[in-house]
Amino acid sequence: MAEMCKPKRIIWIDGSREQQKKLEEEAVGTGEMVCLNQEKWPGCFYHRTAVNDVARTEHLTYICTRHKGDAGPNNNWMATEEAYSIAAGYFNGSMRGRTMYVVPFSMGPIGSPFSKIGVELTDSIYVVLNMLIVTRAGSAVLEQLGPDGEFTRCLHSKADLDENKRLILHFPEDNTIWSVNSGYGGNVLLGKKCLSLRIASYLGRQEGWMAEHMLIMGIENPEGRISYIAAAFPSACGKTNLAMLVPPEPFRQRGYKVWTVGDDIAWLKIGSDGRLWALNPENGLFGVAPGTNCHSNPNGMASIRKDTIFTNVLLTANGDVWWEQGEDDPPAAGTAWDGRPWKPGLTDESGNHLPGAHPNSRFTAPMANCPIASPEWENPAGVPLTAIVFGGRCSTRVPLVFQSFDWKHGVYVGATMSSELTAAQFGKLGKVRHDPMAMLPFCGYNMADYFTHWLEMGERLANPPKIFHVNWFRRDHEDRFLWPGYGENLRVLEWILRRAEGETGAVKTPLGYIPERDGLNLEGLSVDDATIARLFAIDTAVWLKEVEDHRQFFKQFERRFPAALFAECDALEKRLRPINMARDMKG
Ligand code: OXD
Ligand code: MN
Repeated sequence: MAEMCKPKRIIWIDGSREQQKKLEEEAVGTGEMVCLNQEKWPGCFYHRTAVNDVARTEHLTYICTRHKGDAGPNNNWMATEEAYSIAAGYFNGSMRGRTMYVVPFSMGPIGSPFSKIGVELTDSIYVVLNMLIVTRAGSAVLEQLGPDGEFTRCLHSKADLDENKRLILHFPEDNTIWSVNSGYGGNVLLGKKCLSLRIASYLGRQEGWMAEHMLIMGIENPEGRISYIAAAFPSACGKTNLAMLVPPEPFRQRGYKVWTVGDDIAWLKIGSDGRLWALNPENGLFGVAPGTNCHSNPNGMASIRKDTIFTNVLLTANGDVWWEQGEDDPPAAGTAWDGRPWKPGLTDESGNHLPGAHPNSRFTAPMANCPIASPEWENPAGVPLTAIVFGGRCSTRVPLVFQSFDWKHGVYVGATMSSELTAAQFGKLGKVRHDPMAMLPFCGYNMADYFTHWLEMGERLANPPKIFHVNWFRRDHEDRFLWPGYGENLRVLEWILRRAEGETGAVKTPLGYIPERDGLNLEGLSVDDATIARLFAIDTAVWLKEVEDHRQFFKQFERRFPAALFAECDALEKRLRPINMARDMKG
């Protein structure tokens, strides 16, 4: 690799605080990072990416396999040899005059049977400093690897950040990742999305486990019993906030507590007890800054108070940072995410508000900073799951919560998830897209095979978690959210746990089981009956159209697609029809 990239020198990352400090100083010296006001932000730094490089670029992200069918219609595909050859052209000499850093890292606690090792070669100090937070990196990993251990080969170069030559390439058959011409976290911190989701999902299928885009949280009830939930939501739908939720006052007083295990990725394995066990492979948080404040996520705010890297937020002259819907009023002036001078009220030529922080600006913080990090978060065996929750961002149609009838139906519910696009993806904000299990951008192989793998995992689980679907984002006719969200979401999670543990009844609807009247604990919350009715309303005509849309979505996977999920479409249609007919007859 060094021969191809031609760096001036090579530095091995040992994981020591001394080396990290030296790199921070160097990055500040070259202007790549800014040292923030150390009184307010101890150990914190600021970085700005290129303006054309602020979110994951799914259209430039490829799964490279020998056969196109193995990547599936859910992925961009390039033939392995062609991909290596095009990218080699971009890597050729790309590190001339630069340092190549060698970052050995472990996803999962070093030595855990769950864990996977990678080595990332990069010419970016920013990448190194982020990898030191979001992974366990350094010499201890090399020792664990030994002379002939298996690891994921990761190569990254900023090259010249040319978006026309930007490629994020995954070679699952070679356990290799190549990323070139980007400096944005999701494209370049190769342990995260690239290894822990795309490559790991492929390895998981071969090895009989699953890599999922899920948070993991523990909920402790007043008797002191902690039950664990894993929840999949598309990017920027509040996974970090949910994972760190603060119980509403009446729940807190009764002794409910939340424990964060992970906020973005879960590796799921079947335990010898027949349960599904979940491990967070990451060591840190890479969260969206705008919208993070002491109301939406006080534990998140506490997590970023020290030793954090801020990317693309607003920077002030006195070394402070700020973002929209953050904690404080905007500063009188500052430098915006795109490097331009900024002041409150600034608009473009068409009168549109110009934000100071990019909507996808981020913080990178050690998980250990989180005040409610679960004592189990580094348990090498993971935590046992009671429930799996799927969720999307849907203004209409989808009820606040429903439970699937069984594992197979739950897989159908996950496979038919859709969500409105957010700033974390490149694309039109608000456009609805199918995002099965929130894995559309992250599944490293044909999703038809992925669904089959989910179904097979269910067959192997003697004691599977129950599967639910939630939607915090339903709106009324005036476009206002019907559900208050944030900490109040615990009311829904508490029902989910009671339901999963067989402690409460439910009402059967065509979509699944919903809470009985008074089933949700709404103590101390002013949500009237009409709002609750609207939160759970199921419009049969809309859902009948939706089933047809599910079928069309499934059809693109052709012959590889599991028949069991088409059968779920038919079953849902059948459950919807009698109501529809009765209503038509009444009307
Ligand atoms: C993320 C994402 O960064 O999903 O977690 O985009
Ligand atoms: Mn994510």
